[in-house]
Amino acid sequence: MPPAIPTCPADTDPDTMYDALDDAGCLVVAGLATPDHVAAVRAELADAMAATRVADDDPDDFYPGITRRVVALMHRSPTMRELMMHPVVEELGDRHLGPNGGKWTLNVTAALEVGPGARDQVLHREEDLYPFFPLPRPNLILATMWAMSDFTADNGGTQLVPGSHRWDADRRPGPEEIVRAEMPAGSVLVWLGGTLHGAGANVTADAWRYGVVLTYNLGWLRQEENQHVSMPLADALELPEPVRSRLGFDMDYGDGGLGFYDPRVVLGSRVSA
Ligand SMILES: O=C(O)CCC(=O)C(=O)O
Repeated sequence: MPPAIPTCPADTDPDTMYDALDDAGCLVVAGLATPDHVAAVRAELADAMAATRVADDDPDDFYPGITRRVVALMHRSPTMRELMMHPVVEELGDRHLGPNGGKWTLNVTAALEVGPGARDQVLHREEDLYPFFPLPRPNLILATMWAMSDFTADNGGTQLVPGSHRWDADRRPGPEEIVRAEMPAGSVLVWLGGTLHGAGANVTADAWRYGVVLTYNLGWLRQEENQHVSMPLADALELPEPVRSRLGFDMDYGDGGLGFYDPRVVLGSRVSA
């Protein structure tokens, strides 16, 4: 049987989603974002995307050319803040990351456009950020890709190697083990941080693929994107507490007082003592 990315509708029960993701290391959940969500995200990010240069193609670069990448999305897109906390993602995060350290945080945000002529990105694991742990690692990262356009095998649909989250470091995938995520706009591709993946080549004449990556990591690990700088403190203080907490602005990640601060200093003039 050739490998496949399991796919399920948004109302699938959490146990089934958990098992499918645990088994394959990747999962597509269809219909999590509505057409209104997709239109709102695209509108909220339009200026930043338009102001971003299309990358040149350097074959040695980790990021393929003919792509555009915008980060700091929690600051730029209120709708992505809402989707960041989607109950399905919360459930999968609690189950896959929770057992390895309690709280977990938002790690990376990026809106990614892949243009016609872009090459395959080199396959990698999100958890390679943390090489201290030998492969296969405990779950350190959960990754999501929100489709803001249809994803196809031809237009840059994410390449994945199902099952590779359980592989040893020296095992390389054959071409027959690599599959490309195909999903309509509004779907979410979820994968574990140990699963080999990368942006797909875009071999279409004129179709740009548009996706938004949000990854989450254990709260006791350093976040790859510095959310405390990407979201100015004054704005963070206006966010609902669960959102601020997921960004890592509160204390007590893991056992003890990781991330402690003095609220009198943080809140400045709002606190007198
Ligand atoms: O764009 C994609 O499909 C995957 C992106 C990715 O893996 C990356 O930017 O590191």
